Amino acid sequence: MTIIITAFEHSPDGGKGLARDMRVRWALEEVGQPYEVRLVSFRAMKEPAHLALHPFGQIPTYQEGDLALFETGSIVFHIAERHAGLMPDDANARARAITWMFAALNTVEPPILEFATARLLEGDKPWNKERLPLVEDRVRGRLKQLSARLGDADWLDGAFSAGDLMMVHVLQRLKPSGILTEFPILTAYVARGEARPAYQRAFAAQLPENAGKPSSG
Ligand SMILES: N[C@@H](CCC(=O)N[C@@H](CS)C(=O)NCC(=O)O)C(=O)O
Repeated sequence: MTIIITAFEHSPDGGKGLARDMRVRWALEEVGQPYEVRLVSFRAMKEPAHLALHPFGQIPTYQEGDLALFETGSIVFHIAERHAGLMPDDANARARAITWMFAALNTVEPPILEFATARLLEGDKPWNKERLPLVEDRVRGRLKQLSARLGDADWLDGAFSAGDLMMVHVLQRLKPSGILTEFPILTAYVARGEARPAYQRAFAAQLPENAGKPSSG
């Protein structure tokens, strides 16, 4: 069954891999599943045909036969459940990998998104000067906790899992701000994720010149 995902026709990051289709591409590369990509414009994302796939008019979406999914957490979980490579076999270890997926999306990503919004979209607001340091400190607090937990381990819980995939991608959004470099353990963790061959293939595939081409899986 052909897997079709959606991605930005013109990604605002110009191919830095920060758009969330990267998580899905990376997961599919980790498990060796080929996929096709349908590129959508900002206008098309808000039109009925796309809204039928994604109620919030966003990317990515995932289609496989008559299954249509949105939300990267759900999509990556679906991929990880059906194919070997992103979840441990042991039931408790699986539950912990899933916990890390939720932690990435529910606990670590929200302050990072708030920070990115304050930095990139609210710079001209009169209150931004006072608010930005508060938001930045909230991010630092989370990074400190995550760094303490990771310690000298390579991955969050044993072998690389969907939890690491999500966490690495969530942390990457901090790179342009420079804040990640204050946390050498996390900087090295992100670099380990980026060094994985599956990540490299996914990254190459999302570059503007390749973004709509099918992958070989
Ligand atoms: N929670 C969603 C977030 C999806 C999301 O924010 N997608 C962005 C691209 S990375 C988007 O489509 N932004 C355009 C918009 O919201 O109009 C997920 O993880 O899939």
